[in-house]
Formats: sequence, C-alpha cells, structure tokens
Amino acid sequence: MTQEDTHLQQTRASLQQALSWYTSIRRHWNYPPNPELQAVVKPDLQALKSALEKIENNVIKIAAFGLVSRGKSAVINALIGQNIFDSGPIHGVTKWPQSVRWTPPNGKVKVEFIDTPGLDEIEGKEREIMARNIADEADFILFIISEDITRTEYEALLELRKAFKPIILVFNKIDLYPDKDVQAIYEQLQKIGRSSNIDERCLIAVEDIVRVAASPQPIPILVKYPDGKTAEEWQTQSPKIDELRNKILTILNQEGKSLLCLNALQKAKKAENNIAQKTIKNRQAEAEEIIWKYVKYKSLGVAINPIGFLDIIAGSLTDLTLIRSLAKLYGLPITNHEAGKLWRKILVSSGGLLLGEIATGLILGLGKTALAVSSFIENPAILTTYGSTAILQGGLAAYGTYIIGKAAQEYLEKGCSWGDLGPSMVIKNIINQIDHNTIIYRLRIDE
Ligand SMILES: Nc1nc2c(ncn2[C@@H]2O[C@H](COP(=O)(O)OP(=O)(O)OP(=O)(O)O)[C@@H](O)[C@H]2O)c(=O)[nH]1
Ligand SMILES: [Mg+2]
Repeated sequence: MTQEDTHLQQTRASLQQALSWYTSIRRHWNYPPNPELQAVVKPDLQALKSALEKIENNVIKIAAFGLVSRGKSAVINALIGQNIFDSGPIHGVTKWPQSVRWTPPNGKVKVEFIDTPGLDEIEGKEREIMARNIADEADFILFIISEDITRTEYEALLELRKAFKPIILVFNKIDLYPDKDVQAIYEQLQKIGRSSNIDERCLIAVEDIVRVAASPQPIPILVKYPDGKTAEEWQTQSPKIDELRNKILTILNQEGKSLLCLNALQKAKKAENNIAQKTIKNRQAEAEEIIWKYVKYKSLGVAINPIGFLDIIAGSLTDLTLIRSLAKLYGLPITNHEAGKLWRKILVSSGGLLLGEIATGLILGLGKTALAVSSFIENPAILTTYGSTAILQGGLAAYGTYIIGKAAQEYLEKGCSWGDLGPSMVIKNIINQIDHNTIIYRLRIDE
C-alpha cells in the first residue's frame, strides 16, 4: 500500500468514527436528546459529511489569490492552455470567484482551479469573508505577485499561512523586467520568505517561489519584405509557465491525495470542536451539578474511609468516573483509556497541585490508618486528631476533584480530537510520515 493510500485510509476511518459518534451514538446516551442542541450542531455534522465526500471524489482545489491585475486569471489560463477566464488591463476584471475543472495529463487526481477577484478590489469585510471561505475550501494556494511584494500582499500571505495552507508564491510578468532585475526581485522574495517565521515555519520556502510570464507582452520584430521594405510588427510570445505547471503536477502526483486528506481533517477538526463547544455550552447547568456531586462524594468518602491507600484508589476512580460522566453528559466520545490519559494529563498540567493531593493523601491517609487503629485500642481523645486529619484530607480531595472537573470540561471542549483516530492525531501522523521534499512537510511545526 502506498503512503497516500495509508493516509486516505486513516482519514476515512477518522471521519467515519466522528460521524458515527456524533450522529448515532449520541442518541443512546442517558440524557434525552435536546432538540435545540441538535439544531445548532446540524451544520457541523453536515461539514463532517462533506469532508468525507471530499476525500472520496478526488478533486484538488487550487485557488489563485493576489491583488488586482497581478495576472491571476492569466496564470490559470496559461496553466490549462485555454483562455477560459477574462483577463485584461483594467483593474477588477474578475468580479466574483469562478472556477474551472482541469484534468492533468497523469490523471491521478482532478483539479479545480478557483480564480478570485483582487484582494484589494472588493470592500474590506466582504473581502475578508470571501478570502477566508475560499482559502478554507482550497487544498493549496497560488499567490500571484508581479513585482516586489507590497505590505498588503505580505499581510495576506501571513494570514493564509496561519490557515495552515500550502502556498506557492508565483512571481508573474517576468517578461517586463530585464533578467538581472528579475533575479534581484527573486532573491528579495527568498529573503522575505525565509526571514519571517510563524510558529517556526518560514513564510515561503525557496522551492515554493516560481517565476512565470503567463501572458507576456508582444515584442516588436522587424520584418523585411521581398521588395526590400521593412516594417515593425508585433509578435505574441507564448507563456512561460512550464516551471509552475510541472511543480503543480509533481505535487499532485506525489502528495495530492494526502493534501486532500489534510484539508478534510482540518475541516473535521473544526466541526468536531464546534460540536463540543456547542454541547458544553448547552449542558452547562447539568455539568455543574455533576461536578459538585462528585466533589461531595469524594470529600466524604476520603474523610470517612480509614484505610489510607484505599483513599487514593477510590479518589482516582472518582475522578475518572467524573470525567466519564461529563463526557457522557456531553455525548462526546471518550474511552476508558482516553479518560485515564486525560486524567494523567490534567494531573501533570496542574503543576503539582493535584499530585500534591495524592501525596498528601498518602501521608495523611497512612497516618489516619495508624490513628484509627490505635484510637480504638488506646486513647479515645485521639479521635479528634483523626477528625481534623480527615477534614483536611477531605477538603484537599474535594478541591482536587473540582479542578479535575473544570479541566476535563476544558479538554472536552477542544473536541476530543486527541484520540488515535482524532483529526489532530491523524494530521500529525500525515505530516510526520511524509517525504521531506514535499509541500506538506514544509507545513509542519517543529515541536
Ligand atoms: N507583460 C505581462 N502582462 C501580463 C502577464 N500576465 C498578465 N498580464 C497582463 O496583466 C493584466 C491583468 O491580468 P489579469 O489576468 O486580468 O489579472 P487578474 O489578477 O486576474 O486581475 P483582476 O481580475 O482584475 O484582479 C492583463 O492586461 C494581462 O494581459 C505577463 O506574464 N506579462
Ligand atoms: Mg482576474
């Protein structure tokens, strides 16, 4: 099985698991279905379904972004070798996003090119929404510039990079400059790409900057007629686009399906987070009740129980059951194993506070056992000491449980995406396994 097939399989499993969790299993929880909640999570369930469809239909979406008149439409036309989109010198030729299908020669995946209006053409808020929606949809992005990068372009690139999208920076219209100027701008772009880093990733890797002339200006040539007369004529030149086309073909061939997977998983992660957040908000009152119930159980149990180490076992069990009960209330997927992992994670991230509870529990608990034994035999007055130890220990335990409850809520809110098949994990796997010379690998964040 190829690496891409493995990615496809993992992604499919992750999405199917999420869908079955959030659609069917939710109905069987102890809590009655809540119509209000079902209505608000509907779009997120739909998003999960469409993510699954996306990986099955094998169409890679490539969007062209850039400021007005940089040649976005011309670049797509040149890539597919047909003048599909209007392209012209007036600013704002393309008014609305438009797309065209293309079947690349090697035919492994299909492509949908999305042409967009200039980022500086449409008004502020509307532009932002349009750009974000298209960027979310796209599997990778061609960012077209035609001279030194401007501030607006730089900021747009940063935004896109944050959205975790592979980007090819296309330096278009190189026919307008002498070679040495093209080289100087190119070097400048490399420097900018390297210097600004977001989360340890460079903005644009050197290998992802490509020089093209999608629609070169006609050049004047001198024609000598047989009668000896000469005349200047304009001759069109063919586009210089092969380097970009080859680069795209290599990406499609090498990592096209993995790119589809990554995008689908990112969508799924977002949808799962939304579902978790909406559910937790919706079930807030019941959750508080559950947490307090466990706080009471645990403090009482720990205080009354005379055998030291049993406190710790029973206490941990209470915490685990609390985590499971919260997950159940929310209808969020969590296995015993994951509940245990989450519990340990909370203990560690509480910075020793809760571990302190356990250690104190152990010491106080052992003391308590000794006291309990001796008190019956010797001195009845010692029971007072027993009482205060118990209260101290019970109080600590209660506080610990309250914190666990709150922290569990916070973790669950992040969408349970940590399991082995959770989207976060699968995304991480894909990025870690992939060849180092791929555009996906360059997305990784060094941890
Ligand atoms: N010299 C030269 N001109 C180009 C090149 N590519 C595009 N142009 C010209 O630049 C102008 C703008 O091209 P478009 O393809 O319309 O650019 P666009 O980014 O889609 O523009 P809007 O849709 O208006 O945002 C047109 O007049 C093109 O002929 C190129 O490689 N060299
Ligand atoms: Mg255009």
